[in-house]
Amino acid sequence: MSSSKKVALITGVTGQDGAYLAELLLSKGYEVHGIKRRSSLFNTDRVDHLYQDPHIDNQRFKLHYGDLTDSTNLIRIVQETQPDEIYNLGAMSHVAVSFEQPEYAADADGIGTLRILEAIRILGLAKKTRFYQASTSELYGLVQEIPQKETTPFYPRSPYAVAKMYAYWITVNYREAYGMYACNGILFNHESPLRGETFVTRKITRAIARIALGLQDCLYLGNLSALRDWGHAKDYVEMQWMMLQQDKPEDFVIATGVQYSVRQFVEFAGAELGIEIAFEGEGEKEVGIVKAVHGDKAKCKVGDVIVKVDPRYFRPTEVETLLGDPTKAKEKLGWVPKTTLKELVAEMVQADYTSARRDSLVKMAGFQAYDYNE
Ligand code: NDP
Ligand code: GDR
Repeated sequence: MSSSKKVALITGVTGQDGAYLAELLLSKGYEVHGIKRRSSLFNTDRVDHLYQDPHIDNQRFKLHYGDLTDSTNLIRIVQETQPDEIYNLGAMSHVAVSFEQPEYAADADGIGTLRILEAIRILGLAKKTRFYQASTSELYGLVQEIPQKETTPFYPRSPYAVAKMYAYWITVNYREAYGMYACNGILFNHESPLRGETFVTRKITRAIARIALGLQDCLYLGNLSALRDWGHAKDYVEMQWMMLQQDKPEDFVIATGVQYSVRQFVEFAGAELGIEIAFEGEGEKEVGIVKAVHGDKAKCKVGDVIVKVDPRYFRPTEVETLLGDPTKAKEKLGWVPKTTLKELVAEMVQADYTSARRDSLVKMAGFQAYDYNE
């Protein structure tokens, strides 16, 4: 690989943000190294379009096996790649799952961050390598101030958020102790068609598309009243890069400054396919009913109950409301959120509708696995 280009190392390159960030850095001429986990199945779907044959000259995108829970391999990869910039996006990133795997979340999300910072330090790269930590609005948890900004006190509400709080402070500490260029992006929720299917936005857009095509009857959700400040992941990774291009390292909140409920997100997603959904009832008995169907995209009928509450999706401690104040990022990074929530919903629903249509056509054509053997 060439040595004249800027070199970036991304942990979590196979995730939503990692894929968009790798694409962005490659478009800027970077040599990009990504850490992927060993898996029994291929897990590189989101970055397959960036794959470059390792046998060609000037390969600018390379994946390395690794894991944030293994410092030996992190040290080796940092030593081999000598990165100018490291983006630590890797994490067990699902808040609800972190209640099931609290120790793993602490190890990967908390101590994993320390492992990379230590790799930079012990390899003598503290003055060369800039470090970005994927911090999160979940740090605010039980909110102490509305809207939340860089100075708002933290009150984490999940093992995930507590682990991320350690990662936040160890990043600040290495900046202060060793003069490292290390900073935290405190990013509020950001979504896209690449979002994992079990986060609420993608779960909704995928289900609404499948309900519209008759592939699924009902969508089961948890807390419909949760309020979030949702932006587009593509816009947010640009800010991750911007944070490492400043004269001095600082922490920034990235958010849209607008908040909606999960319930409203469902309504917008339905509207995108012509399904008017009204919510009735309260608490665990609340349901979403089809009130009208416009156009010809949706097969469901007026009166169909297509959303129900399943308490299994309630969290032991919930983050009810998040709303960011991105004033600092606007002033210092020139941050302007480019995508509105309705545009984001439209993009996600249309992408999921396209893949649901493929499933629907396969089903209508009577395809079954054993056809292969005939
Ligand atoms: P994803 O869940 O889509 O991606 C997480 C990535 O981390 C995946 O590549 C995953 O690998 C990898 N990973 C998980 N565990 C490990 C581990 N032990 N070692 C190495 N890699 C690991 O998350 P997003 O892209 O949405 O988020 C990126 C980062 O930003 C995360 O740290 C998240 O916590 C944080 N964040 C996200 C926000 C959002 O709204 N999206 C908001 C604020 C912060 P695999 O593909 O194999 O699972
Ligand atoms: P969050 O995202 O916890 O904010 O973390 P998620 O989409 O999982 O939940 C958002 C809100 O929706 C409520 N909710 C449901 N959530 C899920 N996943 N599934 C459901 O069925 C459901 N029903 C209601 C949740 O209770 C919650 O209030 C995301 C992750 O990307 C983190 O890594 C990141 O740090 C934060 O965003 C900012």
